[in-house]
Amino acid sequence: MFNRIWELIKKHDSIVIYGHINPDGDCYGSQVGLKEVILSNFPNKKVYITGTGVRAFFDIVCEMDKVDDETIKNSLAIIVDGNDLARMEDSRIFTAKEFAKIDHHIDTGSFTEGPSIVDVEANSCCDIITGLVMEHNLKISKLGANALYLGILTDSARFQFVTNYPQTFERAKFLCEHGAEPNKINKVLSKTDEITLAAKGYVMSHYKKSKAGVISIVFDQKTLQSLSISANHASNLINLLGNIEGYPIWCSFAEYSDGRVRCEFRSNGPAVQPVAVSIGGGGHAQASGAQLPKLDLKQIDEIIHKLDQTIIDWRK
Ligand SMILES: [Mn+2]
Repeated sequence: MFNRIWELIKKHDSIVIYGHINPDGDCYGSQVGLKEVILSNFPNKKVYITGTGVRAFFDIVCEMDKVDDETIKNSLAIIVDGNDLARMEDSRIFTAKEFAKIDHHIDTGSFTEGPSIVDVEANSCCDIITGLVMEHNLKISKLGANALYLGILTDSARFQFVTNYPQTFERAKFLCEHGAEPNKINKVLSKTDEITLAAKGYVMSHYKKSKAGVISIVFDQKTLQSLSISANHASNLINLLGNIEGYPIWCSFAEYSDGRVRCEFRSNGPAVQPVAVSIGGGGHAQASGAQLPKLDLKQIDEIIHKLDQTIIDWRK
């Protein structure tokens, strides 16, 4: 499948790389990393990354590109770190010329527009891209190595969730040898502020517990405003509620200012992905997300009930 994607890259002079809604370090790192890989091997091509990226890393990695509609239409679209066109943050992707995908989420079969590389065993999309660079002796810049390292680090929660340690460490080593700067990346990742500290305090004193073992928290707009944080910021605090003994699933629901609700599901046992899929979301077996059209506490209760049932079945 790599050859089919590489042929498409060779064929197109202009390429746009897309990341998912609510971009994270792996999505952003994959976009920057793949762009750098393509440019290092084909210096005359035009390669763009679209979406908001992860602002905290703009200083030490790079900023996103501004891409006009005409360029989008005349380019190859490459999806990284996401299932399909509908999951992409820049919805103009639907107008692109041709498509390819590199991803590590559970394949729902919803991408039918072109060749794809999907490795659900990989702990990050950046891990896959690094493997391709090594396997096919592709060139990579320092910037590309740094971006790919960022994605491996963040999606593995700093090397906690790794399926193949020797392989991932080989890849991380390769990136370090090509200029990745773990110290700098770690420093940015570890940075916090008093607003986040107060939000963490709120999370730790306001979570709810279900009968079977689901820990949950709901952030409505009023709460988010009183904490001075966004729905995305709140959602990123979900792991504070993880790994509490007797509670194998933890989840959060955060209301955006336009009324939609971001849902995050995590587990250290039963798969939460089927529940995410049942409400239109997706992701990994033990880390999934979804979006609800509005904050409906009754619906949230139903979702938690489904998660409870998941735990009951898993314990059998
Ligand atoms: Mn990822």
